[in-house]
Amino acid sequence: MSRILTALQPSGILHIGNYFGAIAPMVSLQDGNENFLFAVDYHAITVPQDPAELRKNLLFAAATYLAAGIDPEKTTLFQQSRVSEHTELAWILNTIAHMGELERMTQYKDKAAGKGEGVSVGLFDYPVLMAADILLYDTEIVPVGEDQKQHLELARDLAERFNNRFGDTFTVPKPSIPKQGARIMGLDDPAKKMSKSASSEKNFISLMDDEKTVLKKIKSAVTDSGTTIEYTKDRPGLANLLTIYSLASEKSTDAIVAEYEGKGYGDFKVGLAEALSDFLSPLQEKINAHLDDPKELIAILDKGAEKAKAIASEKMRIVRDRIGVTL
Ligand code: AQP
Repeated sequence: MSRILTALQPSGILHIGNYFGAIAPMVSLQDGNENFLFAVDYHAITVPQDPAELRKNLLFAAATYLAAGIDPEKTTLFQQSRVSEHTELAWILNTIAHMGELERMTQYKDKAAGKGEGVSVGLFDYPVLMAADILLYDTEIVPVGEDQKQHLELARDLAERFNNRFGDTFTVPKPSIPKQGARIMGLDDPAKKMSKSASSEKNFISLMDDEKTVLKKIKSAVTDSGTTIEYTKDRPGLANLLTIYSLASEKSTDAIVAEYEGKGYGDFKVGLAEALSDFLSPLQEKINAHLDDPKELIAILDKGAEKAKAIASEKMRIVRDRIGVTL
């Protein structure tokens, strides 16, 4: 049995990259392990959030995890801000994290680009809070998409640095990155990952997109001037669409390529859009059913926060003692 933990920002409606990169792997690891899954609302506010939207997105996140197959009896499901030990540990880790290592973080560089001096300190410090999220629970395995690998390396470095300085305190976590779906690329730009905060809605397929929207977005997805359907790294737009097709339909890319032999992009895109809608509509039904009962969602999150708090507060007692602030 291992301790597994992952978290997602409630910064908007989740997209298929979040689903295939983090949620589905978490669901597949759920049985036989000790699991934690939470909505990182204090990470989300590192870029401006509308409070009413944030509240809605938190409930949406919980509904999505449950709809995807997270069982609150097997996974502690909660909201980060309800366990204040996350921010407390982040402060302590801040004192051993180095400016240089945070400045090297590509997510920070991407998100800060163009913001000049107006970029928030929170955005800069994001990876330290993420390290606290993970280390607080002695996490062994963190299912994440490829983009979070660098942040996870920082969490490992901070755990080792703390342990070396103050004695063995934290488990050093390992990432679990799926073989397929670890980096779903933007539909409008296959050189960049699919992202909730992308400037164009054509970048992503949201988990709540209806059939018409899915077809429209897939039809406008960037491909290339080729005419055949084949999986090759030289055709990144098509390779990305084939990966999405494979994940949504649970068919191998080889089988899909064989299915479209002699056919062109038109047929392929219609088939992909259908496969995506077939995958999304039952999920959407389940999400909506959970959203119809917000009291139940809140009760699940309350119970999860209580369980998480019990573990986190015990860990912080040890941490405070180790650093010498307990009298
Ligand atoms: N394109 C992606 N492909 C595969 N996995 C992805 N993840 C994100 N994008 C992709 C994984 O989803 C989990 C949650 O991500 P997050 O919400 O914490 O933030 P993020 O990584 O910054 O994701 P977004 O969608 O791009 O959000 P915004 O735009 O709000 O920053 C992580 O495990 C991540 O790897």
